[in-house]
This record gives sequence, C-alpha cells and structure tokens, in this order.
Amino acid sequence: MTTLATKDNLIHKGGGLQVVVGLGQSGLSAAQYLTEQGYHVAITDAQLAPTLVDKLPPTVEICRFGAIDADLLQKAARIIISPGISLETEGIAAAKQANIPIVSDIQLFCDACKVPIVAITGSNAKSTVTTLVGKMAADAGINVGVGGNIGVPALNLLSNKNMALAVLELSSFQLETVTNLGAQVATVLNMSPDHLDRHGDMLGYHQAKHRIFQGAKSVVINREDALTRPLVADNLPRLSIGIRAPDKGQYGLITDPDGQIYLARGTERLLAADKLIIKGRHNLLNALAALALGELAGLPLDSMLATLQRFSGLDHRCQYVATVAGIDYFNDSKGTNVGSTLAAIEGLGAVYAPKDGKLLLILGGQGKGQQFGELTPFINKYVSQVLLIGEDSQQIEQHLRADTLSNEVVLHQCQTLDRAFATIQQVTASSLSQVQAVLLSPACASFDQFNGYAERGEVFSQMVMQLMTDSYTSDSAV
Ligand code: UMA
Ligand code: ADP
Repeated sequence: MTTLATKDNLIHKGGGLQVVVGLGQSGLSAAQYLTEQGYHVAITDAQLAPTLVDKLPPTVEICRFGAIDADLLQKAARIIISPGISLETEGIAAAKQANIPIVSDIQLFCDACKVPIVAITGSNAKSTVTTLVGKMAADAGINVGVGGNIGVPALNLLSNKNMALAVLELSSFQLETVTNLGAQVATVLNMSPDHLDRHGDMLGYHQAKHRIFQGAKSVVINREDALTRPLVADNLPRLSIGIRAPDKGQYGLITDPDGQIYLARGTERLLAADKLIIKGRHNLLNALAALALGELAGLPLDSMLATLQRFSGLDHRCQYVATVAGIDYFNDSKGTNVGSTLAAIEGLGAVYAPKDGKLLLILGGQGKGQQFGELTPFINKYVSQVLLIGEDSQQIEQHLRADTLSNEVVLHQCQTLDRAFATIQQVTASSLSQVQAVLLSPACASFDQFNGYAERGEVFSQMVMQLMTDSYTSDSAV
C-alpha cells in the first residue's frame, strides 16, 4: 500500500474525516465537492495507481492506494462509497458494523440540491428515458442538468448555479446507500434480474431499486410490471404506463383496426408510433415513460411530443450499423442482462419474422449469475443461429439447452468476437440459414474481454465495417 500524504493529526476536526472509497468518476467528484465544502477528506482505492489521481484536489489530506485501507475507514466520520464497490467488501463491512455512516455521492447530491429531481431507475431503459426527459426539458427552455449512472457524476451538476431541474439516472448500486432522496418524481421503469452477484437475490436487488421512492412527491409506475410499484406511500400522485390501452389520464398504446399504433393518454391519441425514429415496442414504452415523468415534472405536452419525434436513440442500443451482403447488422452491446436482450430479440425479431427472416444472435460475456434459459422461447421463435462468446459461454449453453432449445437453432461456441465474425461469414454464405439480421445483444457484462459495453459495441461495428470493405473488394475483384 502506498501513502501519498498523511496528516492523521487532522482527523476528526471540523465535521470529521470524510473518507471517499474508490477513485473513479464518482469518487473524484465526491472528493472535489467535499474539499470545496471545507471538509477534511481522505481517499482510498484498491488500485496502486488510479488513473484519476492527478485530478484530485491538493487539499485531499490522505491518499491510500493499493488496497482499501480498513484502518482509515475506522477513523471516518462518514464514508462515501463508490457505486462499483460492494458493501460486503472487507473493511467496509467492518465500518458498517461500527455504525459509521456509509453514503453514496448521490446522497451528497440530494442533500445539497435545491431544485426538483426527476429520479429514474429500472433494470433497463434508464439511459434512454433519462436522455429523453433531459432533452424534453431542455427543448421546453428549462435549464436542466442530466447525470448519475449515465456517466456524469451527479455532484458535477451542482456547478451549474442556474440549474432549474435535475434528471438523474440511478443504478441499484447508487441507490443502495441513499436515504430520503425526495424526488419530485421517481420511477422504477421495469424489473428483471441483474447484478444478482452483487445483491444476492431478486429481493435484495428490488429493495435497493425501491429506495428511489423514499420521500418522492409523485411516482410513475409500469402497469404491466408489478415489481415497479412502490410498496409504501400508496397515496402519492401517480401516473402509470403500459403497452395496453390506458385508463383515463394514464399513458398507453391504442391500436386502431387498421393496425396503426398511437401513443395515448387515456382515450386521447397523442402521436402515431411511426412518427418516432426509435423502433420496437420497448421504445414505445420508453417514450410513454418519458411523457409521464415529464408531465409530473411540469413539462408542456406539445413540446415533449416534438422532442420525441426528433429523438434518434442512443449508441449501442439496438443501433443499426450497416447492411452487408443483404444482411442487416445491429449493435445492442448495451444489452447487458437477460431482460434487455429479450426486448431486443422480440423487438427486432418481430420486424424480420413477416419476411421469413431469422436473427443471428451474438450472446455472452460475464453472466452475473443470471438464468439464461429465459431467453430460450424467444430464441426458438426468432433466432436461427446463436454465437456464444466470453467467459460464461459454456454455462449459457447449458442454460439454453436445459430450457429446451429447438433443434432448428444452431449453437456455435466462438469464444471471441473475432471468431464469431469468421462463423458469421460461414453461416450466412448458406441461404438455408434464413439469417436476415445479425444482432449483438450479449445479455452479459463485457469486462472479461473489453473495457466496457461501449468498447465491445465499437469493436463489433468496426468488424462490420471491415466486412463491408472486404465485400466491396471481393466484388470489384470479380
Ligand atoms: N474499486 C475498488 N475496489 C473495488 C471496486 C472498485 O477500489 O472493489 C475502485 C477502482 O479501482 C476504481 C474505482 O473504484 O478506481 C471505480 O469506481 P466505480 O466502479 O464505482 O466507478 P466510477 O468511475 O465511480 O463510475 C460510477 C459508475 N460505475 C459503476 O457503478 C460500476 C458509473 O456507471 C457511473 O456512470 C459513474 O459512477 C458516475 O455516476 C457505469 C456502470 O457501469 C456506467 N454502471 C452499472 C450499470 O449501468 O450496469 C451499475
Ligand atoms: P440502461 O441504462 O438501463 O442500461 P439503456 O437505455 O441503455 O438502459 O438500454 C439498455 C438496453 O436495454 C438496450 O440495449 C435494449 O436492449 C434494452 N431496452 C431498452 N428499452 C427497454 C425496455 N423498455 N424494456 C426492456 N429492455 C429495454
């Protein structure tokens, strides 16, 4: 362990020592914020040389790197834990036992924030809905800050002194240590298993997510997902969203006899679904969620509908990359759990099924303790080839087969994306494969082979582009 500076004599002066655990983005923002507020701040990280160390304010008094310093934690008046670090980590668990308060950067943010907060969590669709609500507010002329799990640490938003509304994407990791968030409007968009290796089981994951409702002034729930309903505070103003036709005042979809689908509020048709650039049933639900959250945050409907029609979606989320040799390639690298991949298979599968087309699905990575068998019925319906990559690929194969994978689905163990592309070329050379689209939607974390989902998606897209170049070259050589 290295010690850059030690001023143990300062410990417990003026509000007590604030120990930040983890020097990633959120740890850095917490250290910066707390030193600005005049606290004595210490920081510790398991890495010997965290990359952000140069950005730390010189006023941070103690830096302990190379291991999380359990002794330092015992001297803390308060611990600010980074979301990627489990509360079960040795040293942290001991500090908890010693009744030292443990909070996240989000707690510091909500304690300091003077403006209404729109708080968004869920297993999937958080970034899409958070971005949409942020754009809706900005287009309505509101000075809005968008942050949290989406990549901008929430505390960084406080530097905007004119901010009138904060829109936060919150993960279960961040919520685990947040008390009384007090959002203007809070939502759990959907619940499906994820991060069970960290939360233990679905109950632990559910409890962490539902902390978002503490102190909320209004809520948005998903009518078709009972796990999104707050268990307490039933009397709060609430709006519901769902795929089915809505009751009065609620949001849903109305399908006309000619098949035209509309986003609707009660019986009022707000917007034809084909006016949206983002595709798939899951994205219609996301649009409804943004409208409901926007309504409870006081945003004007007309302006929100105009924003919706301009929104083209986020990278790595069912993103169309290119068509090569008649096959469409989609990058859904952000599909990092079974629930998201299920939505992607269903959403895109339904586009190709009427043309007798099937999907080739690239699946795998770090499985996070999930049950992949839930995918089997959707694979049987829409997929003809499954290409498995990553460290948990054998386990995924076992799960799919245990849930009666159809004999018509061919499964390939490819290990890497590189090898998967070699297999894609072999498979699609045969017209028998029925493959009309290749979908990277791994249902897994990427850290076994990549720096994150974005790198995995970029590598995939580059390989598609290479395939395109190769196909041009071979065409022109003929
Ligand atoms: N570290 C330890 N010990 C550990 C684990 C990590 O010391 O056991 C240290 C690492 O060495 C590193 C630091 O902690 O220096 C990293 O902290 P972190 O993992 O909490 O990452 P941050 O950079 O602070 O980013 C976090 C979120 N990351 C996670 O929750 C894993 C970011 O979400 C978020 O954008 C950022 O705060 C700003 O709020 C990313 C994410 O992957 C996108 N989120 C998960 C998801 O969406 O599924 C929850
Ligand atoms: P998050 O921030 O929660 O990970 P994103 O908006 O980044 O959510 O989307 C992640 C993935 O979730 C997408 O790639 C897509 O496959 C899937 N997805 C998007 N919307 C939904 C939804 N409403 N229900 C289920 N899955 C969804």
